[in-house]
Amino acid sequence: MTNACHFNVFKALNFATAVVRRSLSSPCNLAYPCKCSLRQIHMESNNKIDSRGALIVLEGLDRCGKTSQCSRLLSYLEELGHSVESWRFPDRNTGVGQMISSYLENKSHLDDHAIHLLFSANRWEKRSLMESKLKSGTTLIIDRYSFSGVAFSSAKGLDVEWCKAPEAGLLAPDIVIYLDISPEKAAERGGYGGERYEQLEFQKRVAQSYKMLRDSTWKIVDATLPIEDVEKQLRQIVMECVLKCQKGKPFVELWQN
Ligand code: NYM
Ligand code: MG
Repeated sequence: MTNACHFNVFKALNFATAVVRRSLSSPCNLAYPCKCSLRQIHMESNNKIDSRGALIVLEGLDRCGKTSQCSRLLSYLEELGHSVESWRFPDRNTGVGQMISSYLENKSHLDDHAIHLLFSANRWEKRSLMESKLKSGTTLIIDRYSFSGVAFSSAKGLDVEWCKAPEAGLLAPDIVIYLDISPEKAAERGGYGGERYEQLEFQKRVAQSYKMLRDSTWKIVDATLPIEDVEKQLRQIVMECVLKCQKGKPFVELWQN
């Protein structure tokens, strides 16, 4: 790693550690869990909530088909004339993203807590762009988000609340779509790329973590169906969400007291 890269790691970790510390020391900390974990951001003007793009997140195990479905959704919405972009986390193009990529490729080694905070910092560095895109009416289809962060790190044994803390304050998705597949079936699909985490036993633990994270707002789609059937279901879920946001829907923040 270069000196500049070390400096970036230092800055990112410093930032992320401060976020965790602030979050865990707030009055609504672990000892006194809050009932409500999402905070609504008021952006109404003259009692009218502005039209905006939708924040759509696809989650699931490795090889569940998220990436193909994201690009199909992108084409579909574009063909309908919507303003839409497809993003993914980790975003490997930023400085922090390159550190994450090198870790995933087993080219570098980091403490489990440290890499967790880097994944989170990678989302924070895109937060303001995300908000401005949505406000300008662009829908974002996102391949993995904070739920991956918590599911994968807690599958290593990190405390779930500790994992959630640095994510608090990021924008909450308007919909989370979970592409459901058993770890065994996903492994049968082959082509685990050999990155860190792409092993059956670990994916079984990730699947358990996802189960614990889900709530009734998530849409669970059977990812073992033919690709076109999955696509059809996703189109319906996504269109409903896009229209709701077009009509005006307040922003909400993740895991906020
Ligand atoms: N991953 C992804 C995490 O461990 N934490 C996170 O916050 C995110 C966004 O990175 N196995 C893991 C899940 C994946 C790996 O993602 C790379 P992808 O979508 O396979 O490129
Ligand atoms: Mg993968």
